Amino acid sequence: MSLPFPVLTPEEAAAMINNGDTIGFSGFTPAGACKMIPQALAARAKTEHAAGRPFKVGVVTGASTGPSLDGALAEAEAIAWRTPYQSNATLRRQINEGKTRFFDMHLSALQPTVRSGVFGKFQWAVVEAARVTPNGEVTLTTSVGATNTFLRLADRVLLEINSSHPESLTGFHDLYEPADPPFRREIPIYTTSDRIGSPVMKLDPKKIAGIVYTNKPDETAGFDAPDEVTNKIGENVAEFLAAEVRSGRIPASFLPLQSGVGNIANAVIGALGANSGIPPFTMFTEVIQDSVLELVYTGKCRFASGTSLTLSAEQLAKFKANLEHFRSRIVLRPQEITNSPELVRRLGLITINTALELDLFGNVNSTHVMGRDLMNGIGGSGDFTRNAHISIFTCPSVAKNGAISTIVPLVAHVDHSEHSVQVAVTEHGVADLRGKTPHERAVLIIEKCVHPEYRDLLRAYLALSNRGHVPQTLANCFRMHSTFIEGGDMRKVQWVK
Ligand code: 0RQ
Repeated sequence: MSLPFPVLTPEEAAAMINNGDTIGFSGFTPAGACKMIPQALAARAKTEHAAGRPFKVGVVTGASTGPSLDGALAEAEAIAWRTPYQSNATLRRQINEGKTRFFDMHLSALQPTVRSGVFGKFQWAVVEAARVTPNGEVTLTTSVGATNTFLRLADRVLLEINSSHPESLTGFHDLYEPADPPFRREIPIYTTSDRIGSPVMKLDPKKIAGIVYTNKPDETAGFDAPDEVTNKIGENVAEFLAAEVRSGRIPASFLPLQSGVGNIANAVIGALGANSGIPPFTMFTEVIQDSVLELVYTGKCRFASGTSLTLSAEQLAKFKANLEHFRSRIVLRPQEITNSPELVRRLGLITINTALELDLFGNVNSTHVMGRDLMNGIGGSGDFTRNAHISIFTCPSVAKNGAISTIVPLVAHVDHSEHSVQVAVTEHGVADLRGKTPHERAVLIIEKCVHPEYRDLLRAYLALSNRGHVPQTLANCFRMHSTFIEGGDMRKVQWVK
């Protein structure tokens, strides 16, 4: 099919972008992220910088991306500001050194915030597509994220048509953008598999400034094989949920699941699949990663709704080879729909996310190491946790070979408060915090979740105070953190009496 759009090299496309522009890139994790234009833009920034000219752009995506986008642009020092989430080591360093401005946002809030104008005008949407028609109908690839909003609002559009994705991806997406207040109505999704929008993005063809052809595959790194700790965490979550079904607190037909991203989340979903006490279930989640695809393939997961297919090369090949099997079992939606607080609450989600650290009273830090340095961002964890039917946090009980206890008296940064966190799980056990006072929660967390090497230390901490509703001791509550910062090991902490 001949297309009425200029065919450009990545360099020609990058040359259209100006210093100071704001760009909405496709990509939610490396899935569906642009690959060629950002690399050419990074090269252009390096040339401009070498000539003594400034060149930086504002970068907005669905979530994190891959090395060709965040990696290349960060390495070229071409990012002026970034939102809503990232996971790149170079960019993380620049953010923590105060060289790049970063706004850590709930992912459900990104699209409404972009529409509100808080970030100003978007000069460009730079988007990976499987297909575009002469009249401007765009089929997205392995993610939606916030791309539908970028395409609609940006002044101009550059497309990367990527032939590593089959054109027959048309039909996997369900694009829907709610009206903004005061005109917003309910989002009419009542079960995980409901479709309410369009399979393609309809664009004014005049907005398309050009297309770049590529066949570069998604840059998703594989997942680590589950180890003893992640397996045990997975089994503990599965056993807890199976017991909830037996007790009738979760209906026998089960409730839709959300699970976070990463190795622990991958292992947890694998364990749920293997547990005979968990009936076949559906997922209303953000990221569909390897273990989810496997369960959709086997039928243990009856349907998966997400905003990205974040798959290793092996699982992506399986997806493509069985496209027709997956067509009626997977849908990709915008992130303001997958993470919508309204839908999370209505559908009654069981949410499972990972904490960096958890405190004795149930507050969770997902984002800032020692309260200061950004790791990745809050991502969707807040959207899901705050509105869940049951909210679960998992983490290994220790980090850095035991020098850090992930369970501390008070978290050094709060992402999820004690009011939203219901169940804590480590490799040692499960603390069900529902219906418990702060003191009861602390005892449960110490006895069920804390690493044995830290139990006496934290029992001693709790014994220091029996005053108030939350028995916290302000002179000591960050002493485990400061002990680590000063001496490299939380086990050396000395409580002030
Ligand atoms: O560092 O790799 O240098 O050893 O943190 O820790 O245990 O491998 O866990 O990869 O699942 O990441 C919270 C960061 C966990 C992630 C977080 C160190 C540890 C290691 C990673 P090394 P693990 P994971 C929806 C859900 C927020 C977004 C979210 C995350 C590294 O899950 O970003 O939930 N979540 N989104 O050694 C210092 C501690 C530590 C610590 C671990 N207490 N102090 N370092 N580490 N605990 C999906 C999206 O929104 C896209």
